[in-house]
Amino acid sequence: MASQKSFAKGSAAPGPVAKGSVRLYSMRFCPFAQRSRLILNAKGIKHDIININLKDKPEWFLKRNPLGLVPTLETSTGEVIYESSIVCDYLDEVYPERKLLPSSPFAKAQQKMLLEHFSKVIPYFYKIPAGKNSGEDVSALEVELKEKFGKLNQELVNKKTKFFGGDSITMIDYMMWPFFERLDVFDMKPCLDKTPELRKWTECMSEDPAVKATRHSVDTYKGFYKTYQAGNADYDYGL
Ligand SMILES: N[C@@H](CCC(=O)N[C@@H](CS)C(=O)NCC(=O)O)C(=O)O
Repeated sequence: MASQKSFAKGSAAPGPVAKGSVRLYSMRFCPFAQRSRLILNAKGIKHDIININLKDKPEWFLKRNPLGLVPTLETSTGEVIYESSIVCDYLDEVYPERKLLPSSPFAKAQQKMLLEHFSKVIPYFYKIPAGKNSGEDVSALEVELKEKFGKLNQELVNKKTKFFGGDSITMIDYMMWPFFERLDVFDMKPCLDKTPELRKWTECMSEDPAVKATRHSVDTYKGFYKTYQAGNADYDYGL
């Protein structure tokens, strides 16, 4: 297996993407990149991963994605795609095995709308840990987050399904999951106390093979986030 160590400025560019494979530029602890890793795993897509040092990005990476963000996908014909939800939709469209987006335009639109709502929840997964780390009172933020979780919980109650797109995992579940995976790391699990369906969803998600294949242990996450919060992120933490 190729090294998972991150590539930094000055490093030699990796060779071309092998035919029949795709390449993901990633960072081991990035929740957005994890979305793409989940889809690659769930669909069994042949791929390689190049981890990027996000504090000191290689010039050849910035040439591929001028925004300098992971995830970035590259195909064997040199197509480059970035932005996690665009990468994931692209993979679902190109690789027909185990379709993750619904075929009905309305059901697909519903997933996109839910994702749009969820994008307004994501900042809480950053603000609360950062506030706790600097000793601030985050109780008001936690109240707001619980309210948002209440809405997601109601979605599951209304649908009467285990997952957000039905009784099996679909795209929307994988798009939301990486952020929930980190609740334990920041001692935020109690935010799920009043939302039993949502909590059950997190339990069901934890059993999924793609989730198991892409996750780190809580201790590894804690170790990485300690370096991140100290302003000295160690992207190779635990290797
Ligand atoms: N909207 C982007 C967000 C991706 C993102 O923020 N990735 C972070 C790592 S978790 C990144 O690449 N940061 C590098 C930087 O901001 O320079 C997506 O969904 O792909």
